[in-house]
Amino acid sequence: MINRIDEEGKRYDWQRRTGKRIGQHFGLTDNGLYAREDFELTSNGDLVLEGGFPVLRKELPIPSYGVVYPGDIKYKDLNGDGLVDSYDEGAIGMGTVPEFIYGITLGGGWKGLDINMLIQGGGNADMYFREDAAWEFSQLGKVMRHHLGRYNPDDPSTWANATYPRLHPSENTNNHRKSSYWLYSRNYVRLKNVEIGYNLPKAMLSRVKINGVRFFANGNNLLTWDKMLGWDPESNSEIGSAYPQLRTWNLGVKVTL
Ligand SMILES: [Ca+2]
Repeated sequence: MINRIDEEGKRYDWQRRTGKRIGQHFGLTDNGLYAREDFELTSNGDLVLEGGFPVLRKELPIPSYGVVYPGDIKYKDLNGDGLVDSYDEGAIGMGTVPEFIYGITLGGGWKGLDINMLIQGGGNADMYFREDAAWEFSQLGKVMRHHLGRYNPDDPSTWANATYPRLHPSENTNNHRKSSYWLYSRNYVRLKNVEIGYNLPKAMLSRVKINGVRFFANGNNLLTWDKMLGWDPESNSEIGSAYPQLRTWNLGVKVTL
């Protein structure tokens, strides 16, 4: 936790670093996605347009990052001044650094067989993903599996349950900015290492004057359970640019003369 840090001109407690975690995320707090009901509608249920743009209902705060449409990210107005701007950026989620990391080693044997494994995990942390790691049509122009949950203005069946904002062919100044919407839990459990071995019985080896023969197979990073959009929970990259942990398999024979 940060006990004291030089920070002047912070008007609200949610903006201050003092008293918050090291690595604490700061940004806007999302309030889900805009629904059509957040906008002025005609008696037919169509969006009322002014100058070609939809009109937010008067009781909603006005975001200051460009025109919004149904399916865009809605933010909370923390200070209640009717605008969403930098004063509403505060502590969101947890920090990047896991508050706990653990490892469990398990082992066992039966006759000539043995098995050992290391399970590793971490938690109480959030990763912020942006650009190529999370956003649609970002720098390299690709889309990812999680974009399938998009809000589609042409498909009413997506309106209530969309898990991703309305797609935009380039950067969207309202949606593509740091907010709680882009925080992903960094809690994970990983089967880090497993080794299975088999030692040939001594009785079989005594005739050929060899002390031991061991066959083994081991693997690293075999399974991971996480919510990291496919990015490595052990990596710190916000844009998915880190070299991932390799999944490796090894086979071997060890002969002791
Ligand atoms: Ca505000």
